[in-house]
Amino acid sequence: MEVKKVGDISQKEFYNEFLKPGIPCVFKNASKVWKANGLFNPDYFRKNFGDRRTVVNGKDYTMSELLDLVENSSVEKPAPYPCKFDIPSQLPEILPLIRPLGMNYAVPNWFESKLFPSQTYGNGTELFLGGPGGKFPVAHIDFFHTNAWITQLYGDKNFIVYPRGQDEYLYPKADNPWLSEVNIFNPDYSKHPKYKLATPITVTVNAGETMFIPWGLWHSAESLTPSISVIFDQINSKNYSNYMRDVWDFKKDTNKVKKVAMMAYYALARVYCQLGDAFNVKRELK
Ligand SMILES: O=C(O)CCC(=O)C(=O)O
Ligand SMILES: [Fe+2]
Repeated sequence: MEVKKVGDISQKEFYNEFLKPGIPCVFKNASKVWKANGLFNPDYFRKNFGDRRTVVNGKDYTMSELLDLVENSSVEKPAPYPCKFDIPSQLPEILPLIRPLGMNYAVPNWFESKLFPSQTYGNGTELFLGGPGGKFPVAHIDFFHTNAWITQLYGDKNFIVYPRGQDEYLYPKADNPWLSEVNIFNPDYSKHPKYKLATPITVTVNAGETMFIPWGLWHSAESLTPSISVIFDQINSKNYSNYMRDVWDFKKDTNKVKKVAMMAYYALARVYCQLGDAFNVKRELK
């Protein structure tokens, strides 16, 4: 398997070739519809949002402090990764710059409906900062079987993805099967001998490009240069059954009646969103 880079394909071609079969790809210029494309760089964020704060690995930083760290990051001494801002709550001013969120490909996206609150059960729209040597801490499958859309607006990042069917080689953690036990950047084959059979595929995603990682795919990432990315998740009729199963499993120890009521809510949300799709209702992240 290789990860294809695609140009101006139609939404239908994307649906048939990648979304439906669950195959990853990189869009070369889907983000051209965002005002953020070509605008986002470290100085833009320093100037406009330099004192915005966020917490990374338990420590509080300003945007300017994080930008200094990522611009001085090196493979030997990497800045923390990822440095995240939740866009709707911490940087709402940039929402108009990333519309339409789905770039006319990640559609429909039921997370854009008000029925799915932001930052709840896999619904995130985030800004990621990273610097050279910054590695995502763990190879993983995204929680809740969401599709992930990661757009590089500045700098380059490597993504590592695995073909389906390699769960066994990645040693899912017993208490959290979405995370791998293997340190894929420095595997210990005596502990994880089957990882030798895994076939990671590395693809470099450059500024302006968008990585599509379909639900259920093992992946990780590594920043190559100072980098700014926008990441959002997608659910719709294709992955909603998996999504609901994960929401059910996630709520392990709450009481059954509450769980059933919650599932009834999500089942109704499905009907509502399917009707919305059928009538082509326009959704927009608030
Ligand atoms: O861009 C990255 O670092 C990967 C992010 C990712 O996989 C995630 O947030 O689930
Ligand atoms: Fe992920």
